Amino acid sequence: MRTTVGIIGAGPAGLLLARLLHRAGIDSVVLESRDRAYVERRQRAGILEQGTVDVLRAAGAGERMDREGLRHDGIELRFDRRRHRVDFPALTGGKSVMVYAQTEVCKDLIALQFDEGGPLLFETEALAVEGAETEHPRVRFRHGGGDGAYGGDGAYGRDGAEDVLECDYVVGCDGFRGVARGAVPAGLGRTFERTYPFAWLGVLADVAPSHDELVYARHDRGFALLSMRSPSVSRLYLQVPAGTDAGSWSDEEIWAELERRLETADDWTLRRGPLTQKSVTPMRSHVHEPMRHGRLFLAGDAAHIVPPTGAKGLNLAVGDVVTLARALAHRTRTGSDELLDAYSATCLRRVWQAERFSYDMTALLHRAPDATPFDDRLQLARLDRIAGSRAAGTDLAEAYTGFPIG
Ligand code: RFL
Ligand code: PHB
Repeated sequence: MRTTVGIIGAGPAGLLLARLLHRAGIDSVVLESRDRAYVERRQRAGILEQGTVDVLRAAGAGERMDREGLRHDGIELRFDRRRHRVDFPALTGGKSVMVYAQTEVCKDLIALQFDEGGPLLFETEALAVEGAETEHPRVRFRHGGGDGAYGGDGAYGRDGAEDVLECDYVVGCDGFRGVARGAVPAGLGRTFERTYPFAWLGVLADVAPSHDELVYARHDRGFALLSMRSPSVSRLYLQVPAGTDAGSWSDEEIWAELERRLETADDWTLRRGPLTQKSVTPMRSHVHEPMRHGRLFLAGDAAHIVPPTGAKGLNLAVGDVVTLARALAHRTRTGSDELLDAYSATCLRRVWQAERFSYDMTALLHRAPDATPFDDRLQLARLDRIAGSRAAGTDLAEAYTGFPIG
């Protein structure tokens, strides 16, 4: 098998990259280790920055998002039983965000890829990237089992057999636990990392959201977040100790804890409903530099992870692949490597802004196990400052609605 761009991973990064390259007339093959249903159901991010919304629209992938997505003009910060709304358009000159789940973004991009794009091979695991330093890097992979929902002409797939995809470029969009990052020799890359002593217990509930915007709550018992997936489905999170088993929390315990942490001095109440999913997400900050080795490029979670407090993970992945697609198109049109050579540095500037913001939001709202009363007072003072100062509110609103791509 041969292609111009071999893409490992069909998460948001790999799927959008394939779409953008297709629109630029550049062929690609996407290899995805899991099956289609798994990718389409994996519950993750929920917030699209304005820039991400614009990119999806321009890529012809915005139709359902514009119909079903919910535009949000602010978030609520809750602390000391008080409520403070951060008004995005007022503070940023008109910007907002969109609530449209990652599962839906992936479904839309997969459907487009099958209708119009190149091969997308599910249940096909990349085993290694070879020859990244050469003109012709390769991906060694194993064909999947099952009936595999294959794109292109359907001519791929001998179950269990190993094969090689010959490429001009390889892009690792294979997430934090993928294989692509491992192809960068240890001495050439550098990793910056932080783990946190807490995690998020996330649930999906079949009940209308209890507020029309997201609520980020700081409480002495820990952080809580009220989010949503649709007008009838709520997404809720609780800070829990790292390593917590989701099964150790009963539904009743989860609702009671959410009520405590989200409680206000006014008559706001939390609506309860049946929980349909429960899982624990670890919290981590991680950046791999550079995001390139020879003709291998890393994009999205394969290169960087942020704690979810800033809602930045998916949006960073989108920024990376937009930058990379532009650079590959420039190379195809002009023969110049200039933008490809700038890829890593261009992305890393934005990545570190998101790392900084995600870290600050995490520190602002979570209770560390060793937090002292002094730390508690500082958190409340920071929140008071955001509530009381237009400059501080603007700083948060600008970062939350997104930094420019490129
Ligand atoms: P993804 O979405 O992880 O996709 C990577 C894809 O690569 C496949 N893969 C391979 N395919 C072939 N061969 C191999 N050897 C492969 N190894 C892996 C995987 O099956 C997968 O389909 O990365 P991408 O595209 O970079 O997208 C990034 C976003 O998914 C991510 O930043 C966010 O979802 C992060 N994140 C969250 N962000 C938020 O803003 N809000 C959230 O609530 C939120 N929840 C989450 C999250 C990430 C999680 N992870 C990574 C464990 C919850 C979880 C559980
Ligand atoms: C979500 O809806 O899953 C979500 C929203 C905002 C975040 C993190 C997750 O900061």
